[in-house]
Amino acid sequence: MFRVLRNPLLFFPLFCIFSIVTAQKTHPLDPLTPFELIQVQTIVKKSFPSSQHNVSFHYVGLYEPDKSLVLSWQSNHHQSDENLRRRAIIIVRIHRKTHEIIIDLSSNSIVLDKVYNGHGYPILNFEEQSAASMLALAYAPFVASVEKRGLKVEEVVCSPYTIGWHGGKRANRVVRVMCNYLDGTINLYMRPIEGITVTVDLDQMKIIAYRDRITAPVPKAEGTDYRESMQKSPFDSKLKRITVVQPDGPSFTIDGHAIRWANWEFHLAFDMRAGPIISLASIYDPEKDENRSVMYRGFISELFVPYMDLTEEWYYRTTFFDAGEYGFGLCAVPLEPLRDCPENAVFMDGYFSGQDGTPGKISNVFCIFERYAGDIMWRHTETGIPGKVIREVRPEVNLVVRMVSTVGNYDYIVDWEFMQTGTIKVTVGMTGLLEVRGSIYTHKDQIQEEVYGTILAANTIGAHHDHFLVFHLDLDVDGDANSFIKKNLQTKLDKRSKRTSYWTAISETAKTESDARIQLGSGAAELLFVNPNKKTKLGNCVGYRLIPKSEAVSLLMDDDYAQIRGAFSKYIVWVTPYNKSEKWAGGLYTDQSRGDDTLATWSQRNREIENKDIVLWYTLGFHHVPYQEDFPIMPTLSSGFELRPSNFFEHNPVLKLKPPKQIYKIWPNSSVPPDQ
Ligand SMILES: *[C@@H]1O[C@H](CO)[C@@H](O)[C@H](O)[C@H]1NC(C)=O
Ligand SMILES: *[C@@H]1O[C@H](CO)[C@@H](O)[C@H](O)[C@H]1NC(C)=O
Ligand SMILES: *[C@@H]1O[C@H](CO)[C@@H](O)[C@H](O)[C@H]1NC(C)=O
Ligand SMILES: *[C@@H]1O[C@H](CO)[C@@H](O)[C@H](O)[C@H]1NC(C)=O
Ligand SMILES: [Cu+2]
Repeated sequence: MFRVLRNPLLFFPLFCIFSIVTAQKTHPLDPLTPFELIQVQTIVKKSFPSSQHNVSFHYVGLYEPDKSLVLSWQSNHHQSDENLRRRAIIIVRIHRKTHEIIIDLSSNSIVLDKVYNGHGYPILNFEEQSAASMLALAYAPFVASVEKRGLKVEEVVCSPYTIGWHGGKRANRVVRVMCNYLDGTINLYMRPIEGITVTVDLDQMKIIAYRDRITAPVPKAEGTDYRESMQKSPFDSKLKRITVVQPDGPSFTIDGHAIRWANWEFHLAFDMRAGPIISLASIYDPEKDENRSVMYRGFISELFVPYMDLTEEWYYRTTFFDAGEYGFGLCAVPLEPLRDCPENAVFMDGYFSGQDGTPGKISNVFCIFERYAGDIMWRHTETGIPGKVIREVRPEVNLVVRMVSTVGNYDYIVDWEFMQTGTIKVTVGMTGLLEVRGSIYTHKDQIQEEVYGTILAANTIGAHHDHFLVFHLDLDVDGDANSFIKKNLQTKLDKRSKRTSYWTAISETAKTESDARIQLGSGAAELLFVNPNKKTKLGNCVGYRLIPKSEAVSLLMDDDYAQIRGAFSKYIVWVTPYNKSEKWAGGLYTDQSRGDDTLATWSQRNREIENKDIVLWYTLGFHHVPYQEDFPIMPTLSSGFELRPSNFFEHNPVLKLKPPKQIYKIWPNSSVPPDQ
């Protein structure tokens, strides 16, 4: 969804560029630097001079080197390789056409310029979203509609909404602009101006259709503001001060984009479409004295947010794709020290390209910190031995990488958390503002018809909707040849026992893609990635398993156009053979897509996936029925998944870990020296 235009893009002074160049020690998966983004802009502008071409940038990112090259770079002690060229992939609109351009940065040349003629359009850039919104505000019929409602134009804020696809013929690149009202609040999303739809052609940047039918009053401003200063009778939580202290500094190191902490090593990059990308995550195994690979690449591939509201002004909003339409990375916001991240966090910036290719910076786009929340990694108290009590406890300290993306009204908090036990835990928290519809109703008892949601305040309906985040998880468990195993837990009967029933685990190895599409429903199963070529000393295949914390899948019909586009939401798990170009589960061109380039269509090829380099896709789903507590701002609702070693190690990998010295008592005052 729309977000308000970011601060003016940052321009890089020359000295800054030089320092970047000289300091650079590139990892093949490093994101493009500001210098490289300028290089991209210069090369594109040279090929398409502005005197003859209107070029509009929609995506610029690293064109990843082939996986085999990256892996051999890694195993050859980071020797530079002639074939490992820095390349960028750029998606631009030029004269109403979408171009995919690949630039070789070392030779300053365009190596591919392909016009894309298929369905769908690229990510919307901020500048055109803002321009489309401004058009509405200056449009006389719109102003008349606002005045007819007794509202003030200067208090109106508009946002563009992608239109999706509902079976119609091919449309130009258009958005529908819908508006909200301030006047006494900053919580514009709680004051929708219903009934007005302004259709804007983005390539021509002009209004091509206008419609107004008053359907409902604008909800009141009262009670919608969430700022502390605006609360009528704020109360104190009575909590005393709290902080995190690491007197010796953090235990991780960041070298460019490579992060090392405890037994983990991984690479962290920012991408304007995906947000954080974790690559080459490996864990040190002290028993083997080896860094063992776990995941080649992990990122959020798409977010599908269908609304269950079929009213005229709303039905097309069933099709938000927050990564492919709005850029999940592009919508990331700077994290605020001490509020968004704890005191011991360090920050990293991210870069993107604006409409004309000029680099922009998102300061503090990631924070990285060690989380100690007083939790227990493992423990036991042995009281069964006469005459003694044995207690062993290891506190849990994890490493977190965080990003927040504010896609219009919603805020998504993404945490990648690395645990010393070998588990990678991903948590997504949703907070921010619900998308509400204005309504004639002021009390539940008045409602006799389907309103597609919950009444949250007078004239305010919070519509039912889902959030489906699909993660691309290219696990390489101890090497890239892996198999996917589903261990079904099945009930068995046994008449010989007085117990009569038990359950057992029946393993099925997925041979082809169709075997690996999983809906759990009421069934129970273990979902494992194993390396069939590597076994523990006891003969079990080394593996990692997915522990999904949500099993929600889409409840829409398969032939609903929105569902065709977001078909990945039908299963919690998909497995595909690794293919460098299969990255975006909703298709590379998601705006107005028709579902012909999605995870579901790739998977239909039903390729072999046994003992191959394969990719796990996990759909993290939330069915969201709004409740009054979600108004006027929603407390964070979280879910996620874990990737947990499963016969990967010979035994508990933190058995021999000494209890950390660094957790010590500072209460009641922080002058107390560390406990030894
Ligand atoms: C570029 O766009 C502007 C505004 O839409 C237009 O006035 C101009 O003629 C265009 N230039 C070219 C070369 O098409
Ligand atoms: C494992 O990785 C660490 C961190 O990069 C490195 O210092 C160490 O030498 C590696 N160990 C082995 C056995 O490769
Ligand atoms: C990789 O994926 C693309 C898109 O699905 C497909 O066109 C191509 O044939 C695939 N390549 C291989 C080697 O399967
Ligand atoms: C902590 O120190 C402050 C200032 O030295 C003192 O006023 C306060 O009482 C102390 N708190 C506790 C809990 O001892
Ligand atoms: Cu929601």
